[in-house]
Amino acid sequence: MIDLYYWPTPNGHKVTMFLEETGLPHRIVPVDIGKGEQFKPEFLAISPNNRMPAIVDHQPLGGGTPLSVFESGAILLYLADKSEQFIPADLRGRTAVIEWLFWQVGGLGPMAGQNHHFSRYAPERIAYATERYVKETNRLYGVLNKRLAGRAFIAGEYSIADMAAYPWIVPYEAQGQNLDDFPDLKRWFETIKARPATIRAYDLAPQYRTDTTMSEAAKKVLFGQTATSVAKPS
Ligand SMILES: N[C@@H](CCC(=O)N[C@@H](CS)C(=O)NCC(=O)O)C(=O)O
Repeated sequence: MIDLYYWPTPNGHKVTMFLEETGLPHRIVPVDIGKGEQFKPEFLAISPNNRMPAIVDHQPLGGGTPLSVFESGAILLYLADKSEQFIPADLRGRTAVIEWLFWQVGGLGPMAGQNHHFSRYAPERIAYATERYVKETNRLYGVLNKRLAGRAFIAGEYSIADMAAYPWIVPYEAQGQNLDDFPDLKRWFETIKARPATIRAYDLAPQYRTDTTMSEAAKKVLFGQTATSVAKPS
């Protein structure tokens, strides 16, 4: 049994997409990040960066005590290796998946995240910052579109690289992007969107979060963090 510490955001959806694809037995533990639940000492013990998703695997391969994993890329890799699904076994295939997984967690995710911040949440409009991240998101969409030319998926068969990238394309309109400018990316996006496991993963969201707008209280929790936030128990 795997505990998934989850909230319905792009990084959370990556892991529910994987779990819905594989049917690995799991239990969802909601972490309401707008209420500050990511600062609870018991959550910080498994996710020291106060971010979800995180998992605890109560039956790791080889036995032993429960194993916790934080960072969505590390979680996807761990689960893919454990289940031997959605990552190829051969060196070249596996390396390509890992390359694109790292590209997502180090590039597309953070840049699109800053795009969301300055386009939607910042208390004032800062043209330079907004433009910087809209353009960088646009460049990354271009990189992905080029990669997908002549390929059904990012690296061979449908893999954890696709599951990592897809949720960050879902809010493309809010990111100031037009999928018609990226035909191969659009085709890939529509294919993944139609997968039954993707539909089930996204259908989970409203069970946990009914209000998708961000309250002023949530903004205070999410956007004022300093080292002090993780130093003291909440
Ligand atoms: N690099 C991390 C990023 C995770 C992340 O940013 N999670 C956000 C929600 S999408 C979160 O938990 N935010 C809580 C906070 O900002 O305190 C990963 O890929 O898992």
